[in-house]
Amino acid sequence: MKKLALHWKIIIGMVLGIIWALVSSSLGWSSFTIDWIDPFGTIFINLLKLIAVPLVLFSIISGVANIGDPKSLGRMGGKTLGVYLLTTVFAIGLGLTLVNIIKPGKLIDEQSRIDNRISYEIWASEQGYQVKDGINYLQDPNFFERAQEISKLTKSELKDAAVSDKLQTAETRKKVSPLQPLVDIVPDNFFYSLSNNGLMLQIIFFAVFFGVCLLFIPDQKSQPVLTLVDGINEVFLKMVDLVMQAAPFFVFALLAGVVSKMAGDDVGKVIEIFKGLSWYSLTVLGGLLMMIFVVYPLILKTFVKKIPYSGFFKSMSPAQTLAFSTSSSAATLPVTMECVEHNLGVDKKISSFVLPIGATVNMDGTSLYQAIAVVFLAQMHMIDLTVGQQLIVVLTATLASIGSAAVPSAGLVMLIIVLDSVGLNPAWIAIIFPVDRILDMFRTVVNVTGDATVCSIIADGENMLNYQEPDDPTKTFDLD
Ligand code: DAS
Repeated sequence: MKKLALHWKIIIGMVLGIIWALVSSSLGWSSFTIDWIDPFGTIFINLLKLIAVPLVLFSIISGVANIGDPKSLGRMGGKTLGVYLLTTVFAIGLGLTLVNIIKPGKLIDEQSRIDNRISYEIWASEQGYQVKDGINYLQDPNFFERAQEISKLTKSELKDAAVSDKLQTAETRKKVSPLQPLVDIVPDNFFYSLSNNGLMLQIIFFAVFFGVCLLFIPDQKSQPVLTLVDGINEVFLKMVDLVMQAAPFFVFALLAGVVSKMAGDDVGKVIEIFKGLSWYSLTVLGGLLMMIFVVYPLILKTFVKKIPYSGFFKSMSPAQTLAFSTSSSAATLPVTMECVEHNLGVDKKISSFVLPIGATVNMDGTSLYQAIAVVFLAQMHMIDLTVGQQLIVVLTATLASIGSAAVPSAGLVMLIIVLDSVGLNPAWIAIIFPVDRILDMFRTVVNVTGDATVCSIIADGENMLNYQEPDDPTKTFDLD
């Protein structure tokens, strides 16, 4: 029988992991799965992240030094950041369009929306927030009656609290320079950056700095360094191939663990989780699937004629499968790099530079999800964000997705910034937390797919794209 390609073994491992979790939960074995199977999923993520940091370091140094002149590096860097920003803002725009058309938060019954609104007003007045304009509760005749029942506050007290002009006092907000994110990119201790792999931007900064300086030293001095760097790079790529041989089992363990943790010993809980937030989940999933099956294919069709979408999807499927299983762009990065280089035919000089930046700052899936989540939460609290506030959401969701670490549920945590930016209660992330891990799988697939799409565009623009449809997209991980 023809040897089953690793690619199919990984997908079978994923499906069996979900089935095992549902069976083990219904038999009351979820704690066995969590104690004895899930740890292998963590080992897999650890192995991939163990490889990702040095792989990024040595591949960027090698990529930058091989590019030859800093000018083309600067041009490519500018293009990369520009296209990444464009896809992120587009994703947010798509998210806002969907959530304002479907209005998932308004499909929740009126009474609980009013109760939610009252609790918001009380919270907002406790914060001393000036209640933002665009909040139209005053037109709602029975608002204060409900408020009185629920909050035991007198009508006038609530009115005063709700429309109070107590601004949040300046000193309660820690003063941070707007340029802080830029300052955070420049490390003062490289070994600290290495030991904290959430500081991927600092590692990228150092690698680019080191690679550019290699260009300025005489060849007979830089050549041995480059040879060593390229050799070390090969070693880490071989580590990826080795780890990927066991990917079917690791992916089985990952999915079994995630679903078991969600369901516990009650399979019905998974259905409950989905039912509770169904319109919200469907809006997010709809947006994410549109990004993968409509937006990126259109972008490729328009800007990269050489790669048909079916070939792109086939080439990237091992990375997308891992992104789905691990919910971590950082852990998936080594596989994303191999798929983009070997399956899409992007030159290493481009992929080694563009992908690590993308995995760190380009999260189209996350930004789309954050835009939908904020407007959904406002809607379910009977708050209509004004156009101005939604534009603030565009800005802060862009910054939040850039700031999100490439690890599971990072996008949910950074949602706090977006909620806070429009005067909403950051604690609301708890409302959408139950279903977040599942949505995170899909948004990480979008994040990785977006990085690969932009990387193909940059490579094509630099004439460094040599695409041949791969017969088996996991052949790149063969050990021989
Ligand atoms: N899981 C994150 C990632 O690795 C995305 C997110 O949390 O939104 O891309």
